[in-house]
Amino acid sequence: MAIASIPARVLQNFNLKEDSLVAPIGSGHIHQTFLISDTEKYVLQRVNSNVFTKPEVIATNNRTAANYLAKNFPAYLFPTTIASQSGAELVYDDQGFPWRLYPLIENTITVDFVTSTTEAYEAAAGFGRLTKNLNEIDCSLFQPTLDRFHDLDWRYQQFETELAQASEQVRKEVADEIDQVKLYKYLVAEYNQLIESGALKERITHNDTKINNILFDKDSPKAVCIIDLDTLMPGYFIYDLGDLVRTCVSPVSEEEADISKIEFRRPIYDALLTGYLSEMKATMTQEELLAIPFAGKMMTYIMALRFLADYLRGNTYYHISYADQNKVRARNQLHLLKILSQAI
Ligand code: GN1
Ligand code: MG
Repeated sequence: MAIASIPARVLQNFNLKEDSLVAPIGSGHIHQTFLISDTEKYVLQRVNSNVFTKPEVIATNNRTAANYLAKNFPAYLFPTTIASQSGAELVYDDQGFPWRLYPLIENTITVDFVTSTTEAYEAAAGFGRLTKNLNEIDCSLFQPTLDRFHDLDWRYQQFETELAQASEQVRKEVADEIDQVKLYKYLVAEYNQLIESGALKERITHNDTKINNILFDKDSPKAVCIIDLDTLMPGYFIYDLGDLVRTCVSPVSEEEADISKIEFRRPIYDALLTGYLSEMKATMTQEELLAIPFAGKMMTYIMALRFLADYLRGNTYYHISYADQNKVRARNQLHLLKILSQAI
């Protein structure tokens, strides 16, 4: 995207030169993110406030976590925004979109595919460390930034609503995926049972632990820092471990159209569990440990439901670059779910 798309007043408010070098960065589906090379390097992001309708809640949650971590774990690197001239964390443009600025964390890279067990271990330990460091914080200090974000029961209902409202034509286009999604409805009952029984402790979780939301050292597979903290809020460990499993066990990503390339790599799965537990085990209950095999299946299912629901509603939520992309993603996730269900 050209520099013209960053409003001048946003740059001015953040004390950035209007002729700074700007390049799009990252592969997120929701926001627009730019690398700015001024005297220093920054990451400037336009928050998608159609999705995140309460951006101030994100800012408050992050500040709460940052203050707590700075006090209790001063060596822990947690990304925090740079305030604008007027001391604000968010600068609004004329269209009402909030923008925020971060320092670039140098000498780091993101990866879209896990290629080694070390990388899997490191990523999982990295996300585990965040929740572990926040283990003693009062969860009631945090508000949900997106209501019922990983509530599987609600996501299933949303899918049913979209299905009921979709045209006959659209329903036909994804008839196979609809049938498959229904086959796994038993996971919703398992989820409800798990939540209602109180087996899982409420924790501060990241809730978007896909592999490209962690920065690795550019020269070694060391996890340096967790990014994309929009959904840092109360949740359950299955959400974080589950999304790691979903995005790491297969050698191809959720975007892969050729489902024959999707695989369950057991050594990677084992490394994820070992990495996550290396940080988290001491804080986890016996009941939580028993729920581990459910995590990956649940999060893969929720993404299949969400991609399919978005296709049915006409692709209004996830950014797409070709017409069938959400259908491809849903098919991909359903295939991964099938494989996971056989393996774990
Ligand atoms: C979205 O923005 P991004 O790409 O980090 C989504 C996640 C999904 C993910 C699937 C707020 O995350 O829940 O797992 O796409 N985030 C939101 O790629 O909906
Ligand atoms: Mg995100």
